[in-house]
Amino acid sequence: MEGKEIRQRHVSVPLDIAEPERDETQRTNKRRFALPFLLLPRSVLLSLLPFLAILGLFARLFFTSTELLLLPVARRHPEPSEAWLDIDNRIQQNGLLHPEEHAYRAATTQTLDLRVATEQRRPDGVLKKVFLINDLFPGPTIEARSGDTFNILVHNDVKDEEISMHWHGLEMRDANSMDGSIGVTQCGIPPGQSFWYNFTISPDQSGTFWYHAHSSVQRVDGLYGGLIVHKPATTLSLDRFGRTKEQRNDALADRSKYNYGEELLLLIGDWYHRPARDVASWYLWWGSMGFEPVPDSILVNGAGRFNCSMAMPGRPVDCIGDANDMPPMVLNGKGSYRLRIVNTGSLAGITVSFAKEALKVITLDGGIPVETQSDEHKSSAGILFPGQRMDVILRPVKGENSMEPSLVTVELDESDFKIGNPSLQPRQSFPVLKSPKHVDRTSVVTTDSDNDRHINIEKVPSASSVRAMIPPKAQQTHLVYTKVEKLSRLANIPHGFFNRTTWKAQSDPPYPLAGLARKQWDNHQLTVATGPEPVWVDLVVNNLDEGAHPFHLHGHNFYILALHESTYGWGSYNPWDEKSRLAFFPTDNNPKDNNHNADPYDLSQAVLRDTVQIPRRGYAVLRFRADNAGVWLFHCHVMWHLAGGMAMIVDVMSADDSTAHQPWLSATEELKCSV
Ligand SMILES: [Cu+2]
Repeated sequence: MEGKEIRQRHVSVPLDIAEPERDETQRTNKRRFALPFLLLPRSVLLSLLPFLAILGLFARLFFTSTELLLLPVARRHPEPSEAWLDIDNRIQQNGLLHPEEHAYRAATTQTLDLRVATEQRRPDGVLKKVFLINDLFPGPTIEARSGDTFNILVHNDVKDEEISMHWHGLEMRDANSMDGSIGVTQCGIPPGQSFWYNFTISPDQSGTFWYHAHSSVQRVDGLYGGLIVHKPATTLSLDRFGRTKEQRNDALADRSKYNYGEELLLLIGDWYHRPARDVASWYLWWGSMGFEPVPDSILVNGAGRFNCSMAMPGRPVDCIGDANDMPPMVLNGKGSYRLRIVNTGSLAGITVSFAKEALKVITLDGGIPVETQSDEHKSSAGILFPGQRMDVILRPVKGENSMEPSLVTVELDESDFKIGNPSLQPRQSFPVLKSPKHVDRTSVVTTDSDNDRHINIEKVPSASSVRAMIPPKAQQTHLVYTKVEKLSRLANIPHGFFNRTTWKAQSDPPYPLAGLARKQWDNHQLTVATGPEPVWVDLVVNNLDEGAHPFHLHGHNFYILALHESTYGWGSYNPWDEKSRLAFFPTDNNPKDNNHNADPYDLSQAVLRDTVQIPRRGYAVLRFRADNAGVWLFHCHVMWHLAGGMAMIVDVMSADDSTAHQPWLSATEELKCSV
């Protein structure tokens, strides 16, 4: 537990979130148990407090040590297995991109096969059963250009698990049923079976995306890959027969605009050595007390290095490799690079820094340009939370010998680590070699993070051209509250809530929501329905939790108009409550005038994204154009919180609550999901 701060966690239940759908018997029982306790004199109750605090501390230590030392006692001193003695050694694996093959051609149809299987591998030296897609972990990088059509056959070769695939950040316009959310837009793909994902990338969408499982917790064990949509560098003209022709136009290419050579994809995330299902069942147990499981390692493009001697006795691992021999990243040293960075992790945010190079952020999430950054020498950027992406330009620094080896450091944000994991090295440096011939990886210097050289991406607004599209006022406002709660009614198992509802895939009737009228949805589907017409919507999300959450909305980008973290109280914002409005927006001098033309938010700092980190005891105001018909999940991208039900539905452009978006999805008995 050395060096790890143990934070106090309050477990009080806010009044805003009452327990959901309990019946009268439960209500009566609760009252009967509560009354004798309340009859005790106030002084007795107060004198009991120190004892309760000490008891709590002991319980905390007991469960923490149980978690770390006693639970998995399979093999104390395992010998390295023969299987997969090779450790992945190049973090370029799948990383080098091919913009020239996509940016200059006309839009086309790509037909792809993704075969999903599992196998034992050693991503960081520790043997683990991981998901492979076409024999690769991470899966093959899919590259396309805006306007391309995909026909992707996903085949499930996993013996005992259903799978699905979600295309994170893509608009999926007119293709809601291809979104990959189990229980929302499809049933799981059963073992041995396949599913065709057919969709077209919107002509105006390009950038860094990724695909990942949206079933169970499989993303944690590696069921993901990169998906890059290159921006077309072509112009349209008519040929002599009057047909539209696309012609190469180098001036339009991002490469000319930002003056870089190659593009590299970096899928960076935390990594767990135990199977994700074991980790999830530990978290979704009363004894976890809602403390999120802390990861063991860090992977960059599926490669990392674990210090085998750091493994805990209670959690033995089959581990090989030398922790000083980190997998290198090889750059050519001469030119600039575009790095497309994705946080593929399950819990922790990441900060990425370079020892000898300068970097500049150019886009956030799905290729959305940010305000031009100054030319000041910056060397780190973050925090990038799970699901989020950032594109940065990496340049050699003038005066430095650009051919000398350097380091790229990944640092996990530890603010969600409420219990310790002594095995984890939360700050890891990977060598950056400027020639594949460099073999001495120990000669590189380590550097400490330097605040003056850090780009806080949460303070970077979108480019003015992007912000210019924000309407001054939304037509609808919806207000929701979210929190992880441990309720006795739910066996004290941590559950994520939106208002009074914890999410579970639709099960009764067992068809995806897209195939059912809203009135047939079960009572785990808290829904914001935006009505039949396209409208601008403000979604105010109050986070009552002690921890922050990275929320992702499927099928849409949203403008983040306000983000707030409170130092006292719940930090909640209610746009209809004058007191709340004036507390947060005192400059809004016309709160009583319901007809005023603009909302009080500062649009000059707004940023367009598809995943937002909403601070603890705080809120976010998200404005989006609800014009993409379908049922879309809005959920926390921390895998453990989603597994605990931290999700809700945004139903866009449904005619009414009696009409399904895709009635064919529930047309026959055979289409029933096996939930
Ligand atoms: Cu969360």
